[in-house]
Amino acid sequence: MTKAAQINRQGKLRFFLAAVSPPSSCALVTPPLGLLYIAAWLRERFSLDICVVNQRVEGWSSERLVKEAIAFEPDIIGLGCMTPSSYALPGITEALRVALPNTLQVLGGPHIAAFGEDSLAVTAADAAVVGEGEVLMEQIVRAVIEGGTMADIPGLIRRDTDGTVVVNPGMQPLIEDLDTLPLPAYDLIDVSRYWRQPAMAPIPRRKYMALFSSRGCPYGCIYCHNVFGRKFRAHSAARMVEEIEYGMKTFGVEEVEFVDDCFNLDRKRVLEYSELLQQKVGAVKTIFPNAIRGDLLDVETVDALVGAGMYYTALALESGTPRIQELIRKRLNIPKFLEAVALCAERKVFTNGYVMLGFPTETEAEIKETIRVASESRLNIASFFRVTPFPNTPLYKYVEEHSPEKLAAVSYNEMEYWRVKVNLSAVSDKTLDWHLGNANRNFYLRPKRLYRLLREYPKPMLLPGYGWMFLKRIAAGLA
Ligand code: B12
Ligand code: SF4
Repeated sequence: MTKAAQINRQGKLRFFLAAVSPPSSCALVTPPLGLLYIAAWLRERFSLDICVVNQRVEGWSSERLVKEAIAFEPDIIGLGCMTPSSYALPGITEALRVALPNTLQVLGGPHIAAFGEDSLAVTAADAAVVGEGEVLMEQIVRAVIEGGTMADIPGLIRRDTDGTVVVNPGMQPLIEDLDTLPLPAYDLIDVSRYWRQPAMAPIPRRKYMALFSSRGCPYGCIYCHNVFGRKFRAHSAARMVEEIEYGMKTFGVEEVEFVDDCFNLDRKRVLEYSELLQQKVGAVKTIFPNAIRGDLLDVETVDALVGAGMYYTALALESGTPRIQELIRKRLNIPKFLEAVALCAERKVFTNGYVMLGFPTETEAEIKETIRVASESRLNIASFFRVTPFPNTPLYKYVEEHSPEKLAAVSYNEMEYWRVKVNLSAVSDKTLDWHLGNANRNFYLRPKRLYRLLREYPKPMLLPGYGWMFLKRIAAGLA
């Protein structure tokens, strides 16, 4: 008998969706937008009982997550995961298989996009979805309800009847018009629980909701997984404002944060959105912990965003040298980036620079130049990351080809990524370690920067209590 045939079709199908994220020293968390988009898409099409949980917010061990899943008596279990948490997938899926032998288990999320079929092979799950999950998950649920086969679902990674992992031929087209996606099912989580947790931006206690207003990025940075492909697709300004209004009216949200890959790729959309938001709702406090490409900002877009409520943005420099920018294919225009930082500084927008040290072939002079560019800029704070290659990125392939021995130092098991001691650069391990520490000293130990930090930090009253955590985040490269 197939699994589909065993589903009790009398009642509603029960779907347990979890963000797998066991407790770790990285306590950061944001609402699980991927799961909320999938839940919203499915419930528009099927009559389902859906439960969405986030392991990190619950503070559950993996054993507890399994118990809660079992208690829900699901027909389908969906597990979303990032690579640092993926070590937990084999244990969780095996325990679920023993307790619920006939329940379909599907994996998804950035880890699957990075590791493809290998991610399924090491677990006891039945199928895995690479990239955008809504349509494939719809086809899986349809196959379950109608007793169809998953062998016909294009691009699905699945376990065959003999247990071997196969990838179905073909590919699912991406969703062209993002406005056809229903609003993420925020009602399935208690968003206020996220307000008390440390989030991506080092600004605590915000009554916020997160938005991912566009998918796909045309840039080709070699260290990136590009979960949503190279083609940029975006929600309209009207839809973004609708989502914000919904959050404010329904949950008492007072702030928004955008975590897109490249929010400002379409300049016209940025201007339209900023104007419409002000017309319909007024300015709403807004932060961009991951969404703005610095060299695409100009006076008009910065003014528009500030008018709409922007008070914090992260800006990714990554490298301060044109040669490394070319090598990593980010191709950031460094002078324009610095101009954007200055525009933000003049308008009191608090800026956080993301910087990466240790790219392949990077010399000590280049590392120093990057630290100099960041330190002499008008950024308020900066996070200096060690370059870590993830499988199936062009960076990983580059290292595999040019210096495979360096990959021996990378372990993705129980990975606290800032502790991985990989060194892809041309300098010794000791030199890279020294510069990673020195970068923080060089950047922060400047009277003007410290003065600006204290004066311009968005929640100065919280600094005394939050200061220690802030310092810990800086030390871990997580500010
Ligand atoms: C916000 C964010 C975070 C938040 C938490 C995210 C969360 N919601 O839990 C925080 C700050 C904690 C974080 C941390 C890290 N992050 Co982060 N983060 C993001 C960011 C910017 C947005 C995530 C998001 O909301 N996306 C929008 C939703 C709609 O997309 P989605 O979650 O991928 O979901 C879609 C599909 O993946 C799929 N899907 C997702 N889950 C499921 C489940 C099932 C069952 C199915 C079928 C499908 C499916 O369908 C969804 C809808 O189409 C992404 C960038 C990006 N492009 O997504 C990086 C990203 C996820 N992060 C990444 C990385 C590398 C990290 C860190 C390791 C370090 C770092 N340098 O940032 C740490 C991990 C720390 C740790 N130990 O856990 C990588 C992931 C790489 C990987 N292989 O896992 C990404 C993709 C960035 C990149 N381009 O490389 N991150
Ligand atoms: S700009 Fe961001 S999303 Fe785009 S390729 Fe580079 S790292 Fe990836």
